[in-house]
Parts: sequence; structure tokens; C-alpha cells
Amino acid sequence: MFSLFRRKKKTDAPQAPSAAAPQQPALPESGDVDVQRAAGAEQELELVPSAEAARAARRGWMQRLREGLKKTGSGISRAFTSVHVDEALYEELQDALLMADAGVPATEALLQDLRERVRAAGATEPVQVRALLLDAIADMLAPLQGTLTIGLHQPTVIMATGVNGAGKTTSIGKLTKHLADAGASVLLAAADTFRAAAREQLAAWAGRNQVEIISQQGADPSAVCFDAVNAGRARGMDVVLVDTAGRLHTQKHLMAELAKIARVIGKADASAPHEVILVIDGNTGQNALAQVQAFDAAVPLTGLIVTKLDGTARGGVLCAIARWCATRSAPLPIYFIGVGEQLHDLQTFNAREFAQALLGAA
Ligand SMILES: Nc1nc2c(ncn2[C@@H]2O[C@H](COP(=O)(O)OP(=O)(O)O)[C@@H](O)[C@H]2O)c(=O)[nH]1
Ligand SMILES: [Mg+2]
Repeated sequence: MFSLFRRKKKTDAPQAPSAAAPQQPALPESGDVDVQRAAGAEQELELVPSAEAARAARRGWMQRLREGLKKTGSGISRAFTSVHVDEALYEELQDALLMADAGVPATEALLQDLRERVRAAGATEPVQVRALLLDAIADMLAPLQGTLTIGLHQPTVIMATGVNGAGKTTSIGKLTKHLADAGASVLLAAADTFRAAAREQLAAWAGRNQVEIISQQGADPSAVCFDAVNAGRARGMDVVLVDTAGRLHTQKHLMAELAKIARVIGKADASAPHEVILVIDGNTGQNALAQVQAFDAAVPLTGLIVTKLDGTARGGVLCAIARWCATRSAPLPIYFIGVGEQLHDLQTFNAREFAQALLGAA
């Protein structure tokens, strides 16, 4: 098991590993998560990476990602069994990308980019075209890479939103574990106040990770969040994680409620919420893009988590999201992707890794 979080190296202290710090492998530089302390906070804990363990863990992760994206990538790979680089190959690729839910604008952009790369490289073999497509996909997805930074505010208030069953509570639970392992103090807010099962599910994660939870049956979700942020401030917590109730992006009143929750959080801490993360299910394909657009319109999003990329045939939707995000005023990073229900199945997003896994490349 390895942590998603790593401490920023202190500049005013020797860089020697702390004896108390657990051996934690590091992730690649991109898409990593920084835990910093707000000014005046306690001394930083430095996590010491073990390079060997990090490489082994990352290899295991790539294998799971590759397995998870097999269905999405199989059509694309099939196009490259063709003997010649001709129009038939491009047509087959187009069909495969559309089948993978990349959507029309992203598919067209990718193929145009690919044709230019093929021309520039003078590529004549399908295997060369495949490598160039990998580059094109990685470049398209690169703006989705981003770092979730904890510790610039105390507490950092993070709202998780999304439709029912997307994986909000599970992702919050996994993040809580990673944060707690990294030494950050976490307070959970159960803002899904109406479903007892939802509160119990979050409470189970709180218990497992030995973190505190604010939960109140039948209360107004905004009121629970207000209490949680105030409690987080009073107790000097590093992070307040808010689990909101699932809602369809087409339900106007529930989307308005989400905006209200964000406003009320702002009353407890004018700079909060610091992160509004939309959790989307990788199986929902093009609908996931509609969710991103609608949630972003209700409460400006700061990041995404894409779950259930294990076994989906529709993972191409990340290209559609990247294409849409290019038109947005601010970037919208994918902080994490999930390829299963286990703790280590939630990892940071790396565009090139994703493209490699999609094309079954080593
Ligand atoms: N296969 C798979 N299942 C996941 C993943 N993330 C979450 N789940 C499962 O999806 C179901 C719904 O998750 P939950 O967190 O309750 O969704 P919520 O309604 O958005 O809070 C649960 O059974 C989770 O275990 C993932 O990355 N892969
Ligand atoms: Mg939930």
C-alpha cells in the first residue's frame, strides 16, 4: 500500500529522513498531491519514499489500469491489425473512438492531429501510427492532470458532489485513509442527511480511519456543513471533507441546493469551499460529460474524480471531457481515478499512463 499524499520538502530543515516517518513510496511528479501546513501550524511530517516499493506499486497500478481499460481500448487496438496506413485505418479508428465514447469533437480533433503527426513523421507502418496516436491522446489529456493541494487553508474544505452511485462516499473514504496515513487530521461531514444508509456508510469510513464525523439525521445539509466547517476551524483540522447527497444533474431544485450548501460553507469560512469535486462514473460515457457541464454550472467545479474505470468500454469519455475543458476559462483537473473498490484502486491521474493503458502499451 502506498500513500497518495506526500509532504512538501522543508527548505529550512535538513533533508534527512525522519526516523518516525513510515517508508512511503512516492508517485510520479505529475498529478501528485501535496500536503502543506498553513503558516503557524505544527511542524511538517515528511514522508520518506522508498524508490523500489514505489516502482513495484506503480507497476501493479499500471497493470490494473491496463486491465480496466481493456474493453475501451480493444476496438482501437483492432484498427491497428490492418496492414496498411490508409483511409480504412482512419475510418476504423474513428468508429472505435466513437464507440469508446470519446464523442464527435474529440474524435475529429484526435484524428486530425494524428494525420498531421503521421505526415510529419513520414510513418508508413500501423505500429508507428499507434505510437503517434498514443502521443496525441496523452497530449489531449495532459491539461486534465493536476494536483490536489492540502494545507494552504486550515482547514481545506472539500465538497464531493455527483449523481447517486458515482462513488462519492467510497472515494471520500479512500481519500480519508490516504490523508490520515499522511498525518493530516480529517473531519467528515455527512451532508446526505436524509438517507440513514448514507450516513452509516460514511460513519463506517470514519470509524475505520479513526477520524471525526459531523452527522445529523434529517437536518438541513447546509446546516451540517456550516457546523462541520466551524468545528474544523475550532479544532484546527487540516481537512473537512463533505459528502453530499447524490443528485441528478437534471434536477434543478437539487442543483440549487448544492449551490446553497457552497454558499453556507462560505458563511463559516469566506474562502471555502476550497475544492468542489465532481465524482463521475467512468461507465456513464457521454452522460458523464453532461454531468460535468451541469454541475459546473450550478457550483463552479475545481476538480474531478473518475471512478469505475475497471471494466468500462466507455473510458474514451476522458477525451471528450478534455476537449470540453479546453473551452473552459479555468482548467478542471482529474485529481484521482478509480479502477476498483480497494483502497489502492484510487490513484492520481497521469495522462501518458492513461494513454499507454488505453492502447495496451508497456
Ligand atoms: N468497480 C468499482 N466500483 C466502485 C469504484 N468506486 C466506487 N465503487 C462502488 O460503487 C458503488 C457506489 O459507491 P458509493 O461510494 O456508495 O457512491 P455514492 O452514491 O456516489 O456515494 C459502491 O458499491 C462502491 O464500492 C471503482 O472505482 N470501481
Ligand atoms: Mg454516498
